[in-house]
Amino acid sequence: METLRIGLVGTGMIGRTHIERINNKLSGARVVACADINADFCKKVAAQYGIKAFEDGETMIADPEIDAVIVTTLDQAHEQFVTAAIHAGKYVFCEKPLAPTAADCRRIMEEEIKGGKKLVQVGFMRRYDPGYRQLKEAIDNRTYGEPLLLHCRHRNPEVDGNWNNSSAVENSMVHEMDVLRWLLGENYVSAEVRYGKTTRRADGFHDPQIMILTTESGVRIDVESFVCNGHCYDVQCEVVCEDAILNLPQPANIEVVADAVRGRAIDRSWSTRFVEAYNVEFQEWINACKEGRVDGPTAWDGYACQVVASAASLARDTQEIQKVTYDEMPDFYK
Ligand code: ISE
Repeated sequence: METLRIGLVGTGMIGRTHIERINNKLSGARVVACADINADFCKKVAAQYGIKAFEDGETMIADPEIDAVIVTTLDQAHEQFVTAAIHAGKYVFCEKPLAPTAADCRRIMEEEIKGGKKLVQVGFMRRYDPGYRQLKEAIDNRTYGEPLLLHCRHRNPEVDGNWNNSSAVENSMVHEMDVLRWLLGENYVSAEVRYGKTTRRADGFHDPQIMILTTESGVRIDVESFVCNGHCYDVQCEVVCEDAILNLPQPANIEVVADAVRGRAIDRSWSTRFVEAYNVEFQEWINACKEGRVDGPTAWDGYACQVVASAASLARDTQEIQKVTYDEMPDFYK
């Protein structure tokens, strides 16, 4: 296959950045069509990129001119389009979360298993960040002994009007749930979420929130989510190992001298902080599709994340520690 022909469903902001990166930066693929529930907007996006607009996502997915699918719709529509791609036997990349609940993810896995071929990849881009990859290598090799504790920070400058008290767990800290499980190579056994003193900037929800996860081997993880800090996007991960402290490398941004301060600039948004991760993620996905395999986060990883997210949500609502219990992993995903 010369060029992988991709159909993208969901032309919101993240969908458009993926069209941009695939068609203008990466190699081996082209987004050739898009679909969106808002047909007029979809036509505008299609005209902007010189691609075909479909009124209906499922028709686009079934079209023989489409080799692979990207799903960047609202979370509630993920299952519908991922399932359509599975039924069409096409590779499908779905932005996180795979679907809003573990039960939805389970249904997706059942369809994929029925089809007999791994086709689904979930968009957990942090696994492709060069810094997290360096941390993983050191942890996998036990270069500095066993990891014991992780202290993580996930800070956003502001959030949109749809944000509510559940969003910190379900929309933001899901990234930590996935990337830390991958980093440590083990599942979680319990989740807890506590509130800090709330900032004046938070309108109707608790911010910051602190999540505490414990893994099967007893590693304790604390994650601060502070989504309206008012000034920067800041993701940190400190891994306390037996013989050393490891810190997530930060992007090499410019040094700025201003207002009598000399310091290194940091990002204001996740889209710039993780731009390299997104590029690597999509280039690897394109290469893998063309070689006929899925080598990124699978539907099982999408499910595993939603299991923890629902335990953490319950922990937040009850302000009590909750157990995390997974189904047995189907052989298909082993
Ligand atoms: C957003 O949806 C993301 O995925 C970002 O990576 C995260 O930092 C942000 O908090 C979420 O709202």
